[in-house]
Amino acid sequence: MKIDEIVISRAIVEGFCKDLMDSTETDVAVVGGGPAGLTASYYLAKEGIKTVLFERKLSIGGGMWGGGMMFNKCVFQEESKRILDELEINRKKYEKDYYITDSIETVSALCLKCRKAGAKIFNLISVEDVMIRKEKVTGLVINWSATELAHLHVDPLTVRTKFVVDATGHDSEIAKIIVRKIGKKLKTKTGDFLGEKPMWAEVGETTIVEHTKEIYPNVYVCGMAANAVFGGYRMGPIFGGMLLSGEKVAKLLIKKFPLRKT
Ligand code: 48F
Repeated sequence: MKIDEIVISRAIVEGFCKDLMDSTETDVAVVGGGPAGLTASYYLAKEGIKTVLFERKLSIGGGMWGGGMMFNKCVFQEESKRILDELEINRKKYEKDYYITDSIETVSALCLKCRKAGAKIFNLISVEDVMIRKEKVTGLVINWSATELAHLHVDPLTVRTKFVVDATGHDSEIAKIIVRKIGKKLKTKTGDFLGEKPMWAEVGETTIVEHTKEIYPNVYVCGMAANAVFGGYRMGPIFGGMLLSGEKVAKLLIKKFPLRKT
């Protein structure tokens, strides 16, 4: 068989551009491909909702690969076991109410399930701003992460979306952009970004689900970003809350698409 490098190049450029063009208008844009953003994208896509995820880094998976302090195991509590089962992630019971998984398998399964469900994932793209019309977020401003890293003066592009999910982890970047650009208008007690509290896994894992909600018209927050926006505790390498938070944001958004095609 003849192999032509130029055909390979064309296939890559054309295939990628087709995906990007198709993603310029979407139902839900998820920012951040950690456990929370991936879980949210999986459940949304599974329901037939057009879902696009933007991840700054080369690899998807956020803080999951390294487990706890690079010991590549993840711990999950009983409540999240059903999501592990849905995603076909192998788990072992450690002791009552605690399960342990291999972090490499966990991230890979999340990523695969997400793609197979139909979510589009763009790695190496950072969200650097939002588009706001009539006090509602209507789109995201994106650029190659490489331009950011190299401090290149290159203007970004914009995608339109009905809803945004801030799944950017501890940094809660979308919430912070909103406060920086238009002031203290978040749906928190003060309107400001309240900031993450220190480690308290038991409380953090409970509040993360409560804190998973709309923070500005059309913008929802999930995962560690939810606790950071609402002043919740951090919880370290127990990951059940991330999956439960991703599932919750998907449930909230699914209700917004009553006429979706399944
Ligand atoms: O940090 P991350 O894994 O967030 P998460 O899904 O899970 C948190 C846990 O990993 C852990 C924890 C467990 O108790 O606390 O930290 O809430 O994933 C967030 C992802 O978002 C990407 C970032 O590279 C990471 O992979 N990200 C952050 N800001 C942007 C972004 C941005 N502006 N544009 C694109 N991606």
